[in-house]
Amino acid sequence: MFKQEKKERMKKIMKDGKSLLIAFDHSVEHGPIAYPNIDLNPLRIAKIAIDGNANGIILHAGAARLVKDYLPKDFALIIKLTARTSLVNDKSHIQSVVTTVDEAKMIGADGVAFTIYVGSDYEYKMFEDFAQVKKRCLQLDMPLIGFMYPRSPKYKDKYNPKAIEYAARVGAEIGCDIVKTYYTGSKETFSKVVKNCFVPLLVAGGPEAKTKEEFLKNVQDCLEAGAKGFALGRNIWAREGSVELLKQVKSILSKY
Ligand code: FBP
Repeated sequence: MFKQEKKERMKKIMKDGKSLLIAFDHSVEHGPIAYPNIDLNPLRIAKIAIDGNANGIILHAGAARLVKDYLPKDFALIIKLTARTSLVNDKSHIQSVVTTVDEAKMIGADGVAFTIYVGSDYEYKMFEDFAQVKKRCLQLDMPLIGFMYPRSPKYKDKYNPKAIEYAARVGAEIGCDIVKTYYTGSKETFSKVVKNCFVPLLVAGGPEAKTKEEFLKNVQDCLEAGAKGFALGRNIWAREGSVELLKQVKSILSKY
């Protein structure tokens, strides 16, 4: 059972057991060069999240410090603890801890997020770091969200359903409170991912879908498969009409 403070934080992230978060760690992972025509001001993204009825936002510490005073009281701030840039060798699938749980708490985080590239050559290092972070999260009653992403030589495609199913299960097994992973691309395969992940599962938005309709269809399919919500990035803030689209996702989510 969670202690009271952690329960309150979990409730803020997972309202009625569901969650709609905006993910905005891309300026580190992909870099501004990946979004030349997009305004990457964290305040703009936070405003989209608030106006579009998301219940929280995921940011790195610097961006979190910038926006925290503008966030409504019941809006969850999740701070990403790990980072990797796209400037490294493509095969270096590792994220390093760049922010501590203590710092995240000082900033006012309601939760923290940690990426593990399951199957990578550096998996052991991310697992070791995860153990330290998890221990501190337990001491500080801080919800821990695992971004569980496959990067395995055995499954070359990071969206391989079997690899995603495995990665999500690992997140639940090693003690994440919430797991976030990629969509497999079909309701059938994603149902297996959900079934095998015994903690709430959130879905990443992934690269921009061709059309809004295709994106909303994926949203619906993920929910039918049993996902508890989303942590959406590019498919919201890199599109025209972000706020309206986010509201549409929220309205679909409220039906499940
Ligand atoms: P998207 O909705 O844009 O996919 O964002 C979710 C996310 O997990 C981000 O938090 C992260 O930067 C990105 O996906 C990582 O995607 P990838 O592993 O494909 O680089």
